[in-house]
Amino acid sequence: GAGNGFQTLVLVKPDAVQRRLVGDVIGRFERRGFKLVAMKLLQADRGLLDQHYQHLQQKPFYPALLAYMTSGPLVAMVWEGYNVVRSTRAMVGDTDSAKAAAGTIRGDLSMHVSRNVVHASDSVETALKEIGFWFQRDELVAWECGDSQYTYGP
Ligand code: IDP
Repeated sequence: GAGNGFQTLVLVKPDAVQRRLVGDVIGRFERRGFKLVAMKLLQADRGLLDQHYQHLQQKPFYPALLAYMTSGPLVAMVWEGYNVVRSTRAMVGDTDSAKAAAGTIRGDLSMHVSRNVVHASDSVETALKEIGFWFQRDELVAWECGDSQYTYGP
């Protein structure tokens, strides 16, 4: 359907893994209708995070961000679907959990900017780059989701 092929990177961050929120986060993207095309649990290392958070390396909170993101395993996923980058950002909510609207992942599951549960790519170009940082090409699975005539329409 229209919009097929658009993909985004979502990370379920270490705080959410520790707090057993992985299923809650995945369930929200599943129920929205998006298709899971890659997923793995891993311990991120500094090299990977330096790439992923290149735009933040000069920020005063960057050392704390690195410590947080390496404090335990995280879940990396690629989700696909219509308008998935923008819709996923809306589902995630404001970067600062204290400002995130109720109903969003951050607004429902977290209260502070430094432990905000998830990452989602902020543009189509960023998504392409970030998927490349976290996944090998052959880790993405192309498959037909049987309900697409109900989630996309004709
Ligand atoms: P985003 O995750 O909503 O795209 P970015 O500005 O790219 O927001 O920041 C990346 C991550 O860095 C945030 O999700 C959060 O974990 C952390 N972060 C951002 N701003 C702050 C801050 O002021 N204090 C502590 N951590 C922050």
